[in-house]
Amino acid sequence: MTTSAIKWWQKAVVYQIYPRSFQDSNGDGIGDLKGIQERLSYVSKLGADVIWLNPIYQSPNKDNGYDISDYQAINPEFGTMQDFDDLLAAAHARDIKIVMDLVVNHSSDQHKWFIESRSSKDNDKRDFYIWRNPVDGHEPNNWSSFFSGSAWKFDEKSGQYYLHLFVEGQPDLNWKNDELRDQVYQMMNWWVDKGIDGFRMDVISMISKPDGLPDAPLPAGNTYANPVSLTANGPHVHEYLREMRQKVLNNADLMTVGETSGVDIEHAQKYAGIDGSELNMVFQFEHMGLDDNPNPALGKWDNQPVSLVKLKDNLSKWQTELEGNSWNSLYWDNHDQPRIVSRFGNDSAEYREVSAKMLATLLHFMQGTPYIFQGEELGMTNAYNLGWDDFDDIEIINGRKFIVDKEKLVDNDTMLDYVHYKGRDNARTPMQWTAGKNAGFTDGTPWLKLNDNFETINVTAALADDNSVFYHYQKLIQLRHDLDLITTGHYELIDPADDQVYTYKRIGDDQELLIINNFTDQDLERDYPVPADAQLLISNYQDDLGLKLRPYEAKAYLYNR
Ligand code: TEU
Ligand code: CA
Repeated sequence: MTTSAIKWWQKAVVYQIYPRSFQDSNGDGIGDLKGIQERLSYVSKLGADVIWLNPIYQSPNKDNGYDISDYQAINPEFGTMQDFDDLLAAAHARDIKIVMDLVVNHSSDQHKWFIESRSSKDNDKRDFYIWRNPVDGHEPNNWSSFFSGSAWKFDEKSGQYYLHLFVEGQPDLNWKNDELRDQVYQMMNWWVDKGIDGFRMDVISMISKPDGLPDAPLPAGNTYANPVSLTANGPHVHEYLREMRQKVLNNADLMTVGETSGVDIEHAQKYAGIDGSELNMVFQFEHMGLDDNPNPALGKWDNQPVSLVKLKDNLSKWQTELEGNSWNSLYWDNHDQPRIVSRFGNDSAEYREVSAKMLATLLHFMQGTPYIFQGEELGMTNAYNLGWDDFDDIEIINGRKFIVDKEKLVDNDTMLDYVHYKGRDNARTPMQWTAGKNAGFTDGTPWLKLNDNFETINVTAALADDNSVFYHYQKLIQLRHDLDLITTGHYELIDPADDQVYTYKRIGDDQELLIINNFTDQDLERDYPVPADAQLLISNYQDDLGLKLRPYEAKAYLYNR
């Protein structure tokens, strides 16, 4: 890849904001748009180019804003449309772009389309959703919802079931319907006309369902089957995205990222092809599934550490296979994942900061567009102080009902361990700004309990410490902006079978980078050839002992070829 061909979003770093948990401005315990605007200087200081906002639209909050009842209205909890316009203008004044979440695999069951669709079988919006007759008095197929139980909900009034791949309040839209697609594009263009800078597209890989909605393979002993192998990358998905590109995305210089659960390399190359026919990049999930439970009925619920060799193998596959034909996004954390330092790092007092920096270094020298989830840049950890009465996330609540109460697959305490390791609320606890009341997030009662470590881990402390995780992220962002090789270089993994150190190169015409990451709490030694005049660009220790690596040591060298 040549420097002159670099697009702005290929050199950008994205900061993801979960509005509900970022900054409350009016004391109701819920983060809001004015709160985000107050904190823009913090995002500027970090150096991020783009903010991705999780959904801020009108919603009954069955799945925290991912169930949208009006795509063109702001959830009053977050403020008004004027607040949004002000935020967008304030961000642009700082040269920060704003990417919106687009949730059109499903709507809320309170959306006017669904209210009409449900009203009768011959309503003209009936076909905006996926309705089927019962089969032998049962659900039309064996699909499970991604949030437990059947993916079908029976509607007494019309005697039919509707499909909801997520919760009941999130009926799936029927993308086969031309008028539905047209309405979605109109809505998107309305946001583009407002001047937003792009879209993050929620489960966009699932918008085209397989013809005939066949059963999914049912693991022995399970009641319902995870349908992802059938619902992801369906028969018309690329056709729909090409149409969307023509009708919306080409109307401005946007950044687009598809959240593509179930994506493989072959489909990613189409979704994110550099020919520009669909999207700019995708979020793939494979590296987030390496520590899934071996029992499919338990899915993500487990507490086992990831294998470094598998992680290397997987990330390297994505680096290699997408190079030159499509574009990666790079992430560890988001609002659906636990905190990375607690998952792949070490969140003990001794190693939290150094391992958080190691993970950052590992990711931020790869090819792709990096995403940082709020608090990741502080090394925020999982929230072990939250108990069953504190959780808000529907995935956790339904998961416990199904796995513990109904199917009795594990007991309550084991499930709690799993939730403390993998649950989504780990990411959703309020942002930790200060050591003071409610970490400076709110004057009121926070909607979700704070992580009780905010007195030590917070923005004020991070900004006052030259060696903080924050400044390490700031430097990584700066390096990406300054050094095109991080964007363009060819990726090469060193020692794939080394299960302690993750080392790779980024190779350019004249220069190369060597990135070394000790994944263990051990002192180790390696013998990579490093030229004597190699320049140390960044490290998470104060001094450099060359290839004698201390616990979680991470560093990057730059040298001429
Ligand atoms: O997530 C889609 C998705 O694939 C989830 O099943 C994800 O894997 C899971 O949350 C991980 O535990 C998106 C949103 O990011 C998520 O917040 C929403 O709940 C979901 O879609 C439905 O809109
Ligand atoms: Ca508020």
